[in-house]
Amino acid sequence: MTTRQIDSGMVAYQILNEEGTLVSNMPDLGPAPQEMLLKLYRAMQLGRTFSHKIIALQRQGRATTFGSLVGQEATAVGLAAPLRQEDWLATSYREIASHIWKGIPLPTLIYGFRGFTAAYPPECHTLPIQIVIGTQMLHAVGLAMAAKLSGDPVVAVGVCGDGATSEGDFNEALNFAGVYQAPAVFVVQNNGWAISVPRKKQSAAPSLALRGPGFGIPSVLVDGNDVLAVFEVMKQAVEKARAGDGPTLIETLTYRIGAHTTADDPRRYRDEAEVEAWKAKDPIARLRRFLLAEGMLTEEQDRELVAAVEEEINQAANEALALPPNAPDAFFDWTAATLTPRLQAQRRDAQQYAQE
Ligand SMILES: Cc1ncc(C[n+]2csc(CCOP(=O)(O)OP(=O)(O)O)c2C)c(N)n1
Ligand SMILES: [Mg+2]
Repeated sequence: MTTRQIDSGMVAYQILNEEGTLVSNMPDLGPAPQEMLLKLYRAMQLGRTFSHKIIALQRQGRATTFGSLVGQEATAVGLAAPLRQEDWLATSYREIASHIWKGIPLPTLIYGFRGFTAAYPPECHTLPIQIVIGTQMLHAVGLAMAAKLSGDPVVAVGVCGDGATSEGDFNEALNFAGVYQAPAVFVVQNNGWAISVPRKKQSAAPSLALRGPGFGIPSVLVDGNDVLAVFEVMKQAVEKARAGDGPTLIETLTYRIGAHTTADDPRRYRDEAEVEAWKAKDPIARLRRFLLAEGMLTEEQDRELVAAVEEEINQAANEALALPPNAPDAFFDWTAATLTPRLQAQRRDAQQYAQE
């Protein structure tokens, strides 16, 4: 196994290097490896195109604030691909490509970025995106403990950013999971920044993966721009959790190429040279180089694939834009199974306000 040395003093696991060359064994991709490689590639393209589309809609006043996933597609796809449908996924806002892989329909996701809510299919076992930083890690542990107590062979995955590791919720989630050996996998997408706060301000630990052993949780550092490495590490962690052998913490080293959200201007706080250096490690270009070199994809097929992905996203956007908006008080339907008297009063206020 060849790996690359990183500043943290730990070594990030890598299978496909920046040039798109295999530096470690290909993971077990199931009965049809070539199809799976192309599926992973397409899913990353879908994530990127989705991101571009919502940002364009936001600029036109047709979508809400949105956080770009450009540069982080390998982590989002690689973490979702080894999951079974019944495994739970609890993510932040940066992992739309994971939700797409889990089967959430594109129009449902796009409708969400119009500021409205459409139910996720319950069988997808995916929680809606979480904006409140770090809380989804607790939800993942709760889902994992429920599975454990019920004897279901189900794993729950919590995904957060580097900034979220400084939240109490993150640390409480890991502590509880370690003590009770929850069948959970925690993924920290270390994309270098928490809005304008750099990774080094989050922890003096040389790597975020090193936070795990303090909770008695085995941890892995992986190249987050290498979809195959993320897939392999995730697969092992999920299998381990499913076998009853407890949680794992995975730090994926990646980078947010775009702005934090459509409400941010990263030129105010970060060096353009840093962005350029990371562009050279692009996760999609890396797998594309490998597929082209192996003869699994031609330039022509690649162009067709990208055009088909764009068409799919555009059609889904048209569908989502044609849907009627939620009623102004609809969000009460999603907050509690039974509204308390105070919430009922608030709902009446909201209805009255909307009519004025
Ligand atoms: C509890 C809480 N505090 C603050 C915020 C405001 N906020 C939104 S995103 C963000 C930074 C998160 O950084 P990170 O965890 O690294 O995730 P990334 O955006 O880089 O994917 C903050 C502080 C919030 N949403 N929730
Ligand atoms: Mg971050």
